[in-house]
Amino acid sequence: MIASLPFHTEDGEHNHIDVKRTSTKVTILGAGPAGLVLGLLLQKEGIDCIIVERQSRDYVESRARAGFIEHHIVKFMRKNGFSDGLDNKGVPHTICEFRHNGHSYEIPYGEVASGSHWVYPQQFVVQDFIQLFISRGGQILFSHPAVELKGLESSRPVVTCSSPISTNTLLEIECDYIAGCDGFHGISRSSIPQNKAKIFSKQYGIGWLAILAEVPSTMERIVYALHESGFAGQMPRTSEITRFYLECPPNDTASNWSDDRVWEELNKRLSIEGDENLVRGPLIEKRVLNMRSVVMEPMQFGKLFLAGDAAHIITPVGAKGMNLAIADSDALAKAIIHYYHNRDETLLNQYSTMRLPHIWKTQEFSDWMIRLIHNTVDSNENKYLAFSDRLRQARLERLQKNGSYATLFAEDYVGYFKP
Ligand code: RFL
Repeated sequence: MIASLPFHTEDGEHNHIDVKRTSTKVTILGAGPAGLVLGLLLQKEGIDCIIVERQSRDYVESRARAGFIEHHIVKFMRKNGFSDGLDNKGVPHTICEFRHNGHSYEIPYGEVASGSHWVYPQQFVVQDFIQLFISRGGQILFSHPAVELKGLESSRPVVTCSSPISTNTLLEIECDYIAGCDGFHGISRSSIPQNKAKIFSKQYGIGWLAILAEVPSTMERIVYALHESGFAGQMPRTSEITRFYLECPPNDTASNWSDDRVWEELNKRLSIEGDENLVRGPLIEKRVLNMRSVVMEPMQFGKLFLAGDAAHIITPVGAKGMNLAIADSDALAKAIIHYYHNRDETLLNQYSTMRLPHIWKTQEFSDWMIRLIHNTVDSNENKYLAFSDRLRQARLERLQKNGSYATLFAEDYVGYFKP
């Protein structure tokens, strides 16, 4: 809580703005998976940090997004004592299914890669992490958007946040390091001068209508349906909620999709012979996602280090975004802890170069997956579509045989990150 911080209040000269000041070792922007994992790891080592979050606690705790957690991330969570909720309510998955031209291809990736995914919705992960961080004495300033980062190349940078108490009050946090874990729309990335970093990006020209439905999954696994009308996916979340996806034009809008149209299209694209129609239920979210990927290099500037979606976004095709965010924060925490234990910035200076190979390998996998499950990535010429559809079939047949192709897929799918 603000009141518990050791502030000095001053009357600012401009427009009577009150500036409250405090200081810490590490200021973390964003209480998403990246910021919370970093906070928890620093807290464990007794390193002072404050998390500032633009939204309210209710808002971040109810934001439904990811659901698939990689095998190694689960091991990481267990090793660090963050996994109680996941161990109680998460569900392991070891098989996924592709559907194409009426055929079903079951891929037992868990057996092939000796690992499993866990289904545990992101909002539960965030709730668990917030609860743990606060119960151990950690400070999260909700509804405090960071509005400016100053002195990034100095020894004591400053984060300025606006305050929920009054529009005339600002909070300045002076610190040693700033962790930009504020997602794709935060201010960290844009605070890095343009000539100090490169942005690599790819637009796939594809949209997904992302749907959350209040229905149990009829299929107890991820199903990717490669249909002539476009991709459709079913991703289990909880016993009451299922996520579905429908390929659509990237500039489509959710208002074009009535509930009836959604269910009809899902039934058409997902079902194969012998399937019953999907059980219908209320659609609690419909939004169009534009399939795109972005990576910033390097992921650091001066005393600012980016982690998670602030540094890179990846299409949701391979269910990797939250996993990458947690892996970044693990590496960043190790580098910061190393600094405070040894007064040595070597690992901090290597943070980007250590993380980028994993991020690019994951982007490569996502790019491969996107080409497998969509027929429109490279061309929409009919002749090409027919040819590339046969290529998709050949890929699925290779995946189903337990050779090196299937092993490579399984290892990529379950995840690279080894904490
Ligand atoms: P987040 O989760 O966006 O959190 C960033 C936080 O920063 C706050 N913020 C600020 N705070 C202070 N000051 C400011 N100026 C701020 N600006 C922003 C925001 O309010 C927010 O709370 O980023 P983080 O921590 O890097 O985590 C990334 C993941 O959330 C993201 O990659 C995943 O959700 C992606 N994703 C999936 N990832 C998976 O690993 N597996 C999946 O199955 C999966 N499915 C998905 C997904 C993303 C989706 N959407 C909506 C894009 C499914 C969907 C539909």
